[in-house]
Amino acid sequence: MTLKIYGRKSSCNVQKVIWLCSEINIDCETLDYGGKYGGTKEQSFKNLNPNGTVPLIDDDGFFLYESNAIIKYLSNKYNRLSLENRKIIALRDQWMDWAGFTLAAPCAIITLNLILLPPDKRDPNKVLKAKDQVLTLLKILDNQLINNKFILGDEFSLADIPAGCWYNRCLKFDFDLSQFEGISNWGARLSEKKSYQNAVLSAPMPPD
Ligand SMILES: N[C@@H](CCC(=O)N[C@@H](CS)C(=O)NCC(=O)O)C(=O)O
Repeated sequence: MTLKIYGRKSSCNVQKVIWLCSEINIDCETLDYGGKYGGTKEQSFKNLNPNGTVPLIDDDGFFLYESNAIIKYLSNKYNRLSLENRKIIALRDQWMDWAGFTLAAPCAIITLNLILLPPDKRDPNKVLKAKDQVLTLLKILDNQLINNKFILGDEFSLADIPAGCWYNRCLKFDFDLSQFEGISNWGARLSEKKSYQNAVLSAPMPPD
């Protein structure tokens, strides 16, 4: 049965799920929810995800929210991009959480204050502060990537997915990332992937 992904394609968290599905050829359909499409505050949606956020998946009646949990579930279910070594799995989770929470937090502040808030509510100082935080964080990612093709080493893994989505968002903010050689080379490798092109590079920006 076709996997249903509830969520607008402009959301980085939704992009993670679409990217993974495309990467490992899971048959899926996206339903526009959240942002300008609404629907997430309806009781019928909240019964499935009380947080009222996207993404949410419906896998033949099994409902799951939290994007990192979703992509781990799908990877396990189809036994693709799976890892065996406990410590490598822990490092994968570390990078997924780092990107999904630590890096995502200042990126979300920038999105809010550049795009989503009404112009009179936007705070340019918050944008400047968040941009500084993002650059400090990207240095950490760059150190990891300077000698690695992908975040965990030579092979693409789930660890690359959350960071790849937020990295693309940073590019859309017109960050000058040329100082980050490791990240730039990694970004070029991701860009060769059809799955990344389909789910991330060609995705609209919020609020679309
Ligand atoms: N930690 C959650 C965050 C979910 C989240 O905050 N999603 C945002 C979009 S990125 C959302 O639903 N915002 C409200 C909306 O789009 O209406 C995850 O990774 O899935």
